[in-house]
Amino acid sequence: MESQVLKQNILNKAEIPWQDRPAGSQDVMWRYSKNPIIGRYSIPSSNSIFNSAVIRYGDGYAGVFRCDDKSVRMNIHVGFSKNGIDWEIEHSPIKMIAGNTEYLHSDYKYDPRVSFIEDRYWVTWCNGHHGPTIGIAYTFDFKEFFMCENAFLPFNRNGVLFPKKIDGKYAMLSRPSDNGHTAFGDIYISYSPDMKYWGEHRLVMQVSPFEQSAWQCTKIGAGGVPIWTEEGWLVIYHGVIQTCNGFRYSAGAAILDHADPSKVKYRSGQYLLAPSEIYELTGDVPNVIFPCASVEDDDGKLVMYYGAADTSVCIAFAYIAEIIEFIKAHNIQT
Ligand code: BMA
Repeated sequence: MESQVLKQNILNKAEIPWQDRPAGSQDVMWRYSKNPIIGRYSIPSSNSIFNSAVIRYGDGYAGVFRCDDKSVRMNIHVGFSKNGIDWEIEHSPIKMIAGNTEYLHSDYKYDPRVSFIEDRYWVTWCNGHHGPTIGIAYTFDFKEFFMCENAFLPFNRNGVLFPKKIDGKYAMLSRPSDNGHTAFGDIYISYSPDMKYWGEHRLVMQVSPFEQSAWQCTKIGAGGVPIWTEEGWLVIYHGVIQTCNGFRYSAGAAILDHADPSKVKYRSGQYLLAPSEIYELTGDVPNVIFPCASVEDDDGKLVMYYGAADTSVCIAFAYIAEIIEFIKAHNIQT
């Protein structure tokens, strides 16, 4: 079964959703003209669907979606799509079965990421275990999900797995936090030989000085699964500034060293995408762009999936080569 999954993954040539950059635009990243692609009430139980992960699967795409229900209980649901834009999302949340643990307890689940490593898909999410920490599960078919041990002690969020082992070990970015609406946060990396025990924790990136790059001066957290490029690992992440009206979440990017991703090679002082459209400025939590995934094609085109205003799912487009050029041109890493 496993090798079949790998073969299927390699052969998947589904086109990525794409629109050319609008005429006259100089932006490195531009939005889909029909955003949001998934509205808040897209399944009967939902209050909102946002901060969700998408990956190539079969001859199209699979996704793990954050769906808050009408009691505003946070959970993750599976969805499938042929084209990455039109989604069928299951009405019931994922039901976990025992993987490397029998401990299936979870007070809530939110902000999933999905990474394909070797022979299976790994889902990470913010898991309620006496406060937020990082939950992990694996699946071969997006039908059965096998729960693993939580990666860390609470409190932690934004656990994102690299798509390849590094030096023979699984590697995960995460963001230690508090039990509430954390007003701090830097990105760390941790390693595991078996997806059960995590260690070798190292700092990757801290918030930037306000005077240098204010949009990311309060907290930062990894977005989608890092992308291997010639220059290093491309990481799209969210950065937050605390304003007199609350937090404002934008998306930016950095490049990490291949062999030792705790080393930041370049990091952009300018954001790639910041809240400015009505669906990003208004919603359950205004002023939020929260990237959780991206899909690339062989031509270097990238589509980024992001949650807008904690309400809906949106997409934006870019060329990977241009993102790299942009990061270097606005580098603040010294
Ligand atoms: C973070 C997480 C995200 C959310 C963001 C903005 O702490 O809870 O799910 O999108 O806040 O509200």
